[in-house]
Amino acid sequence: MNLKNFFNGKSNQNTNGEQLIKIDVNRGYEPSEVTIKQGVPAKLVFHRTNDAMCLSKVQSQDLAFDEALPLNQDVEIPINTDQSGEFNFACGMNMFHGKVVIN
Ligand SMILES: [Cu+2]
Repeated sequence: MNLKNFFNGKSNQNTNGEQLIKIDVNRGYEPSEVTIKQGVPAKLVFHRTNDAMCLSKVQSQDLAFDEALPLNQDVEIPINTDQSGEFNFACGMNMFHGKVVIN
């Protein structure tokens, strides 16, 4: 994947037609709200640059994921886009929050 093709929070399609949405993890999530298109395969791509342990995990009950975020690495999390609506995610301690809108 070519990171130069990313614009934060905007969906970009890769060659497989997937939406890739990059979210920087530093002082929380940037952007903290992203929109993806329903019915098109999508992945959130988290990239953590802050060593605070608090942010080393991202989780979502709404979207059924719970992932470690190693420092300075892209972590891809596939999203089920059969559904639509607003879905929340948060850090491991539920202090920082973000939202995925599928429509
Ligand atoms: Cu936290």
